[in-house]
Amino acid sequence: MQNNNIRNFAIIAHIDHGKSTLADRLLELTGVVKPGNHDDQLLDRNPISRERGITIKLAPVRMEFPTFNSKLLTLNLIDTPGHVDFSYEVDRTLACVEGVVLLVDASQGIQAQTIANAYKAIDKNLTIIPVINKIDLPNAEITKTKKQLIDFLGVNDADIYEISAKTGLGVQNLLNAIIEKIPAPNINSQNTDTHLAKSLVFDSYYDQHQGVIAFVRVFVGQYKKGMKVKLIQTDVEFEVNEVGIFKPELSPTERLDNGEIGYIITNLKDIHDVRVGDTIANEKNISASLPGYKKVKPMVFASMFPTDTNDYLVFQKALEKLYLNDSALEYVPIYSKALGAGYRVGFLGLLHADVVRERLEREFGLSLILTPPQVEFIPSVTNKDSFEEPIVKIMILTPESTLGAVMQLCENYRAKFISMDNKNQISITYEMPLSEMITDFYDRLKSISAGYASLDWEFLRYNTVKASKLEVLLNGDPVEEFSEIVVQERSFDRSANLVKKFREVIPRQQYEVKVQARYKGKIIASERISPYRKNVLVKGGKLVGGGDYGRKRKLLEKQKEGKKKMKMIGKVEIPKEAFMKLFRK
Ligand SMILES: Nc1nc2c(ncn2[C@@H]2O[C@H](COP(=O)(O)OP(=O)(O)OP(=O)(O)O)[C@@H](O)[C@H]2O)c(=O)[nH]1
Ligand SMILES: [Mg+2]
Repeated sequence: MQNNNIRNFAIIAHIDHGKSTLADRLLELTGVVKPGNHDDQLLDRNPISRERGITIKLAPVRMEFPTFNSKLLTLNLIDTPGHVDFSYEVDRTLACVEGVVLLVDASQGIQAQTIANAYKAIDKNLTIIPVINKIDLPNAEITKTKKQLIDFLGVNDADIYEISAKTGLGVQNLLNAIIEKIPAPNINSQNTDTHLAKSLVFDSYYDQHQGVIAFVRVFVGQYKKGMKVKLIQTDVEFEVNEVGIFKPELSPTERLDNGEIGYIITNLKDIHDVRVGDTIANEKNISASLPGYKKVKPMVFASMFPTDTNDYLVFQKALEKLYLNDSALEYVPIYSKALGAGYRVGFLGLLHADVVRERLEREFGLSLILTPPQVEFIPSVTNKDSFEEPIVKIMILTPESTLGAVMQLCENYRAKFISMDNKNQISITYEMPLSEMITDFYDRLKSISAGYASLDWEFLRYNTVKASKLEVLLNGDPVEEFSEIVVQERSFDRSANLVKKFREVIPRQQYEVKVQARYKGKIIASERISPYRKNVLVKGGKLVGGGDYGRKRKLLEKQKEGKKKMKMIGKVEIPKEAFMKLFRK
């Protein structure tokens, strides 16, 4: 049996291909909002999302839609973020729906996340409706994009919809297809037993008044206020405080039934108890977790310090607050002699790091200093010069004309070739150390391909690599803020680069400053910052010693002596501005 009145679907695509704009049109067509009466991409409600025009959080919404035979249909749409940092969210979203709309921008064609996200849908056996968007653009290449989709998905010409999410052209037709082609949730007598309950958490957030609110898809039974349930993975019990649906704002309902998408107010105080991918079940169901759960782990790390050390407590509070709402964030306190107290923070990727920084600065009025992002090197247990470093699998779509340059670029970033697929676009896969990918790799990729190449990545495994700690010494003293684990292959480049940067930003002192890089106990790069030369031969504006050569030499020698002493005892003060410059790329 099927609950014929429900369609659950997600919109997936590469970043910027128009998902949130299509959601706007669908919400208008189904009467949830009035045209011209709302912001563009209305599901992107976070201010940073709005300003940057990117979705950083998935958004579910329910549309009720009267069909021709006056039956009321319920459409549950989930708009997903296109950026690769949030790919686990997309993965879990796809576990909650029966079908997807796969959008492709007609001026861009298939790009990396088109493929990555489509594979996720294919893996889950979802119905895929391929759609070419932005057909209104003068540089739309509809025929070419259609051919790409036919080759990639093995579909027919007639299966592909052409729309403009901006003007609304073709969207009604697409809506009809969503209703016709996407199957209703499968509901059988077993999973409608009202004594049972099982649902998948695909998102959650913390509300100051109501505690953690879980976004769920119900797979078995039903949920009601007062039910006692449990989160299987985190082993946390709670009583359901409210259930409801997304309109898109939370709207309470009596029940949440099998096949439905909605929310459960848990009253729990810690978002880390309600993880994406976990299963909420009642007692009879707690043995069987829904598949696909994975605890998301931060992949890149940066140290953060308030520019004004007096802001430390504000900073701490701010991080705590964000942590309450971001289950992917991790942080531990650290201390720097120069920058004071701060935190080492873990993020999903570079966009996540950037968004967190911006939220901290904007929502809490902070100014922050951030070290360049690093990856986690795990010391090997057997060999002190070995570490385990994270390796990612990258997939690049590139036009043929820049293939050679792209492959050369990958080789330069310690990547190993895995495979190439050459249909009507070229996709290449490599394994690459994450530490390389988070440098300027992406910028370089974009620039050598004139913006056309696109990149997707996922964590693969840890590899053992020869690596060691690289330290920067100023007159012999290590500057802890710049100590990092560096693989042997990169130690010379990195050292030369670092000492050069130091030489550029550290102001001259009264004495000579030696900048050195130490790796495995050896100095492998060094620069000197010469002192400002005080003219000891001038005193009170008058030349001392006149023409007396012997006296002149004595004075200069004395100065040299003094400098030598200072150099040895001299501690180098690094001004904060210098740190900020050093941390910038
Ligand atoms: N000309 C034209 N522009 C469109 C169309 N659809 C979307 N856009 C524009 O494309 C840009 C990206 O649209 P979004 O809807 O934010 O794209 P998205 O896929 O949700 O982006 P992410 O969520 O960040 O991955 C916006 O500037 C839209 O106005 C279309 O059909 N025609
Ligand atoms: Mg969007």
